[in-house]
Amino acid sequence: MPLPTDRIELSVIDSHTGGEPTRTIIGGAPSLSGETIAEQIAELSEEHDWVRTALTHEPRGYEAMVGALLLQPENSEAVARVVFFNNVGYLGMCGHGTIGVAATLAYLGNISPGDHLLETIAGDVVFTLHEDNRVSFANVPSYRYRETVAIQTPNFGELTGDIAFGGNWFYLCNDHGLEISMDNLEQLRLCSREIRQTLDSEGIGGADGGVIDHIELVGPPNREDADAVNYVYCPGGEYDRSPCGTGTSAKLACLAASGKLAPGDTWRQASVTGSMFEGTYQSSGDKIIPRIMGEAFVTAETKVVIDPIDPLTFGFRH
Ligand code: PYC
Repeated sequence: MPLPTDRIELSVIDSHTGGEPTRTIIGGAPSLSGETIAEQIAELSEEHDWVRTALTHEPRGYEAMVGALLLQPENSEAVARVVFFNNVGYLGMCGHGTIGVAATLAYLGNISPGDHLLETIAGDVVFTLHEDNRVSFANVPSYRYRETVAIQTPNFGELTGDIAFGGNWFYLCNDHGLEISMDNLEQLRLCSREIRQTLDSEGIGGADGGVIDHIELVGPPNREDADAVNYVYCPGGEYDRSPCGTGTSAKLACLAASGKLAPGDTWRQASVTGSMFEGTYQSSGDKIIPRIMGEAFVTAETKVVIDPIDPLTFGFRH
């Protein structure tokens, strides 16, 4: 990957959505010649991947960091086009990131309460900025692909889970037997990692060969106003501090498929950190359109300095 030899400054706004960070680049990024979002992501990863690594890897970032690059939308009705990325690559859809980008655009004074269109690689997403600063968005069509898929893990025995799409591919497991709490993060990580490795080694994937790169362990609620708590293991090896927008969508798809939640009814999904998203859905043929609601807060407005004389300026992973 070519690296810049001149000093560069990126303007960045940090936010968190239920504890999960979103680092939104609002200026200074390399200009891209591609027209479609797919072409732009290819160009970013082949020629400017340092943008991703500098912002998500140490010393500026950490494994849970998700970046969002704002680009000029193709549709003049859209408020922005956005490319999401993390410590290992570029993301399909990102729910907490959508809420974070909405809060960032509101902080910048670029949007007022109401509906707004965002272009993403997964398709157009309409989000609503509410008067109380909360944000909801209608996610991409989501569905349960397979039910009760049994796997044999080396240390956690036989586990079963549903495979569902909510903008990313998820394996949702209820029978892991682990307490989903901040005191049990190491066991949750080990179990999720074994599930991920077992799915990969047994060639178990989503529809059309989609890689199941998110593992969602679900358990009884950790707060009175929630319906369930989850621990979502992300592709870069970290867990989502929020209840995960695409993960909550996958959960809604499973609930809908098993007749446990009716269209329009609310599901309150808590995260292992105790933050919460509310989800509802509408049926759309054999899929659902989830609507996820959460809130994000801006935490920093920063000028990121990329100085090629710094040997770690493009970030490092451990
Ligand atoms: O909220 O969809 C989400 C998400 C995916 C990865 C991290 N957060």
